[in-house]
Parts: sequence; C-alpha cells; structure tokens
Amino acid sequence: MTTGYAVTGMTCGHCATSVTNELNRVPGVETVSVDVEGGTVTIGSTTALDDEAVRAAVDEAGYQLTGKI
Ligand code: 9UX
Repeated sequence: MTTGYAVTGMTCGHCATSVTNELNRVPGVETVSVDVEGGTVTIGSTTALDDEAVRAAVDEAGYQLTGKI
C-alpha cells in the first residue's frame, strides 16, 4: 500500500534525503518518495503505517507533518 503525507519545511534535496533517512527507520516502510516542490511524501509499505511513528520521524528530521493526502 501507499500512503501520502503533507510535509512542510522541506526546501532542497538535502531535506529530502534527511526525511527519507528518518522515514526508512519506521517499521514497515519499504519505499519513500519525496516531492520537495509539492511538499509531499509518499510511503510504500507492506502493512498500514503507524501515523504517529511517521510524524515522529518527520519531526526528528526537522520538518512538520501536517496531514494525510
Ligand atoms: Mo537544504 Mo533543507 O540546504 O532543511 S537541507 S534547505
């Protein structure tokens, strides 16, 4: 399955790398696709994700998860 999230604060490619690295630590995450321009992150996973774990990972990277898309 894929789940999309709105993430604010990402402005360059290094932002995308940072948030991807943190999200890859979340249990169940298989793939991470970041659209910096659009402010979205799409995560592929085998099972439903723990949204709070995703939120915490985004926060840890220094960005803000503002909702699902
Ligand atoms: Mo790029 Mo992102 O220099 O927080 S890493 S703006």
